[in-house]
Amino acid sequence: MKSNRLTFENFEGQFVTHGIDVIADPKNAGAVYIFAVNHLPNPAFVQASENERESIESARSQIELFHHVLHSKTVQHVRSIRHSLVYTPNDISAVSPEEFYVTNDHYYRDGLLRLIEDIWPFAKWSNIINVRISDMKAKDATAGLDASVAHSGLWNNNGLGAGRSDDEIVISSAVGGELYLGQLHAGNHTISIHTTIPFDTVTDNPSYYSDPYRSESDDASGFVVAGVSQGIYLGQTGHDINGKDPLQVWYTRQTSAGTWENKLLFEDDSSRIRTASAAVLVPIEPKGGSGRKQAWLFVTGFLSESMVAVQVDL
Ligand SMILES: *[C@@H]1O[C@H](CO)[C@@H](O)[C@H](O)[C@H]1NC(C)=O
Ligand SMILES: CC(=O)N[C@H]1CO[C@H](CO)[C@@H](O)[C@@H]1O
Repeated sequence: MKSNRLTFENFEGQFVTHGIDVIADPKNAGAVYIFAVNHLPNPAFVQASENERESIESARSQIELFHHVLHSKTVQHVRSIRHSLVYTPNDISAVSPEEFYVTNDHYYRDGLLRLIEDIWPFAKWSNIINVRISDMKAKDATAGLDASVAHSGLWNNNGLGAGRSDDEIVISSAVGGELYLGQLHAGNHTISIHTTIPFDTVTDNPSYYSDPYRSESDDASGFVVAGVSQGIYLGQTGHDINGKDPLQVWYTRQTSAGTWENKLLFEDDSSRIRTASAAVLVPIEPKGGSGRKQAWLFVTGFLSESMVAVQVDL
């Protein structure tokens, strides 16, 4: 229940984070790799005159790959990753230290077309890119890597997470209020969607909870999604330091009949925490044979000053 701030060992410069993913180091059980989006300013934009700027992208985002030995106080930069297909990176789901998927959340960075994407359900311009790294030591962010489009055509796909198995991925449509389950095809690095789970609220950044205490008759494994309950007001409240953004955290699991059962795990009117964009469950060991399944729920968001930890029944 304590958070630790890690110090960079060999990384300097700006770090404007967004989506991250953490995966185990396959060669060292006591270490992890961390992939993190870094929204850097475009040097060409910074140097350009006011007039020239109209035709130049303001951001040149990239992904940073770090390595961290658990319980140490530092994090080591492995390399930066930049590719022209990854233009508005949002969230990341890694399959290995050398391969990951990343969403481009909007095709247009600003202006009228971006607004249309947010309100028009047929404006499905966002996509998911698969990136493979062949040289973990490359100094040039664009060298020693390859990328291709893994999926396109979803409306404003946004959050990504690991699914129920190694070849499954979970994708959320932030404005559409849906979760998609997709199969990863290792041969051609593409994703095919096989299941859609509808929600009544904005869904962000999904995570999968695998119940370590499951039995044949009682499995609490499911997907957790957090979101703001009144996303429509975000345009106004987002600029107000004292603004209120109520939130909800949902949990969904498959019934024996194969349907999805959605359950509201937590909600707040913004007095405890403002916004929610990520939530995870951590199991609590069942005691006393009551059969009651409980977990710690951690919730935080893009305008949160802190993180909520609350014990919930599953
Ligand atoms: C990728 O491979 C899978 C499995 O072999 C196949 O079903 C799918 O159609 C392929 N996708 C593309 C775009 O080639
Ligand atoms: C990775 C990540 O944070 N994805 C989304 C989570 O939720 C926020 C708030 O809606 C989005 O801005 C992010 O794109």
